[in-house]
Amino acid sequence: MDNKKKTFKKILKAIRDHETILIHGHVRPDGDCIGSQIGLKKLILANFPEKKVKVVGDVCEYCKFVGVPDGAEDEEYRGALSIVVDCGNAERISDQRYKFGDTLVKIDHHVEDTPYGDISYVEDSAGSCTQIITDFARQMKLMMTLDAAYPLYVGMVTDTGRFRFDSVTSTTFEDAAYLLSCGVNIEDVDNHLSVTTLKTLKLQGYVLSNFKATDNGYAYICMTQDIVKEYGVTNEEAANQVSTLAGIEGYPVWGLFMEYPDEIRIRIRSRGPEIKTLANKYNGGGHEKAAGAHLDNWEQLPDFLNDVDQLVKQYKDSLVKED
Ligand SMILES: [Mn+2]
Repeated sequence: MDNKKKTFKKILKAIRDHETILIHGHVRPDGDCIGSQIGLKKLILANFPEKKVKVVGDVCEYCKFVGVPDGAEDEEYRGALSIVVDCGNAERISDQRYKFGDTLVKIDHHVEDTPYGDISYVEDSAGSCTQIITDFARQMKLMMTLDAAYPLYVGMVTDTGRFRFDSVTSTTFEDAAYLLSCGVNIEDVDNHLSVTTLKTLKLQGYVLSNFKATDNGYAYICMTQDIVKEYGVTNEEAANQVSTLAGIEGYPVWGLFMEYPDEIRIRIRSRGPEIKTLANKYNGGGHEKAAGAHLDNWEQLPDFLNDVDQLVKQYKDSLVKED
């Protein structure tokens, strides 16, 4: 039996052995995080209806349609199983009571920074955490219901940029096909994800008219709190505007600087060079082509711009050499 199957069996046993299961994700959850949490909860309940399963952590505003956390009382952790999904490092787990359980399981697809958990399954080549959970359900021959398949599919769609990132493989499509066979309606999912508010659309117009770029081709927008207020959007809606700068010819790396009272959070994206190392240098991390980092204040911006600009230059120089 391969390692994956062995670990899946251990996870299934841990689920069987506990009456109460609490499912955590990461802070500022995205579609894959909440999709993994809600999907796993529904999957467990479909197969073990007598268990008490609760989703713990923050609300994901733009994916509220897949569900919101239940929350849990401290005493519910006694003798319970905690499962953390879609979270590479322990400090980012929401909330930190995950430690109160009797056993801890980690299921994730981020490059492993800090290992945690009594049982851990990490597959950093998977395009989404929900893909791993789908694989788990299939390999362990669990019953998949529509209410489990739907959030799992939403996680796949959002974390692969609608099946466009290079993390997408034939296996991704096989797992997606399996979820569709359970009755997921693609059009319904797309209606929820693609319809945007007028406020967000106007902010997008601002981003397109006001973004800046470094000499070698890093496109970026500084999202100050003045702009967030002016357009009447949430911080999350503003930060999601990073995708507006994707796909500009000659700008293989792009990003958004999100101003908060005590820090500036950077979202960095790439379709060329690996950017995780740069993110690590600025107190961040993530994936090779999508990462996050931090600045203490705007005074640090020039240093970051200089570093990212050099990275883009090296990347473009390496392309010339290949020709
Ligand atoms: Mn994810």
